[in-house]
Amino acid sequence: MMLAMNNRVRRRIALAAKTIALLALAAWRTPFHLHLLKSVPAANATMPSAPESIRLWFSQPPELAVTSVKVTGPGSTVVPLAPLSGGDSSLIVAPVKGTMAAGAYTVVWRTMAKDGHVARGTFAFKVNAR
Ligand SMILES: [Cu+2]
Repeated sequence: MMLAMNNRVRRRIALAAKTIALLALAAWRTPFHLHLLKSVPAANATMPSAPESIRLWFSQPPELAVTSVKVTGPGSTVVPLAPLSGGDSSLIVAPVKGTMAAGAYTVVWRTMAKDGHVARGTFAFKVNAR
């Protein structure tokens, strides 16, 4: 009787320990997935003039073929971009085609790491009138 109780308690403790270990592993692994390290324009930056490109540096090489970058500006206008380059390094460059008026812009990016994990993010920046 006493032995059966002990076994049940022991099983419960083992299950709790396993759960904690899995949660700890998940929390520990997260920073190692692909993420955006920095960008130019930087998040929340105010640019003195329109940038010639949007440059994104990732924590590991992204898959260029499945990377997308979308920039929207004042009045939700979509900023035309030339084809993305990069991929072999950890940098993705999205050249800006045409002009960008003064105002607030939003960058939405999506990519995939070599390990197949999808990463996405968004940030804003401003362009000052010259
Ligand atoms: Cu990953």
